[in-house]
Amino acid sequence: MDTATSSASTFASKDFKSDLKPIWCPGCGDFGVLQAIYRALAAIGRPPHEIAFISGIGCSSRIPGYTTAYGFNSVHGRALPIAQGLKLARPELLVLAAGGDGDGFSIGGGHVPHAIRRNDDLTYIVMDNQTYGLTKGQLSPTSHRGSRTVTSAHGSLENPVNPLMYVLAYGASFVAQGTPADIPGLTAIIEEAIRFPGFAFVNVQSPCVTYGEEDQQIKHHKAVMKKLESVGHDATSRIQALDKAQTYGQELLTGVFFRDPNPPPTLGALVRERHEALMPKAAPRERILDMFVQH
Ligand SMILES: Cc1ncc(C[n+]2csc(CCOP(=O)(O)OP(=O)(O)O)c2C)c(N)n1
Ligand code: SF4
Repeated sequence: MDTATSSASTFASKDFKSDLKPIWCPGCGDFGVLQAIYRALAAIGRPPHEIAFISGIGCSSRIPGYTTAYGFNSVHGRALPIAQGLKLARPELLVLAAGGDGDGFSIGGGHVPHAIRRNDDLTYIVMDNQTYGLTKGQLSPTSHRGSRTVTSAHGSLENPVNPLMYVLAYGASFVAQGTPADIPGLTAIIEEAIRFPGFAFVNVQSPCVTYGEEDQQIKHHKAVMKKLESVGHDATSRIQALDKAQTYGQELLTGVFFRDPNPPPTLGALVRERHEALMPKAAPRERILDMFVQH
């Protein structure tokens, strides 16, 4: 975070839980993601009014409403542009963005590279359930080849997007993956992503119990998940991260794939630097309008 932090954490998970009752299907993976977010925010220790949570549209994009942070359940695929604008205008806020795999890698896929190259201090959490949950189970960009859905009755002929490779290839400085099958692990990842100074991406394999397949469910995750730290992964190497990310869709690796040991400056820091350099030459605020008015 490049923003000021409050004093030592005096917050508990319950302080981030809103009065709105989630309307997700019983057993939806997003419940676990929400728990991990509450816990991570409690550990971070900033009060809810200093946090803004922006989402797109989808089952997963309902998540800001279930927290006591400021929330904006915006437009399908547009969480990142809104989050970037907000962070630029109000750099002191802790800004989180969230949504589904459809929201982030289909309609919103074109925004991801730009958020990465601008490197604003944002945390982007994608609940990757390999389906369009809200609109009743259509093929999504991360659905595997052969997926049978209402829009691919004979099995999908398309290869899935690999979100981990996608963001690593565009230069993201913090890339991690978790699952609600391991809430303590997911909490630690989200907390670290929030603390990371710059754009941080967390892919969460969040099962859709209604339209998802059996091997995408919590029970299966528990059986197959492997922590990156247990396989000798070096998270300071982008090459190693890319190599491990290739297993997306075949293995369930969790933890931090890449954490840049020398994070580049955030957009906010560069803007402030430019601002300070140019301020001495700037026209007084009260004269700016006159400069644009034709006399
Ligand atoms: C511009 C626009 N196009 C399409 C839709 C319809 N729509 C709403 S949510 C959604 C996809 C939801 O899938 P995902 O983003 O993966 O989230 P999930 O519901 O699975 O959490 C679609 C296609 C929309 N609301 N707005
Ligand atoms: S449809 Fe799927 S993603 Fe949506 S609430 Fe139900 S289980 Fe969750």
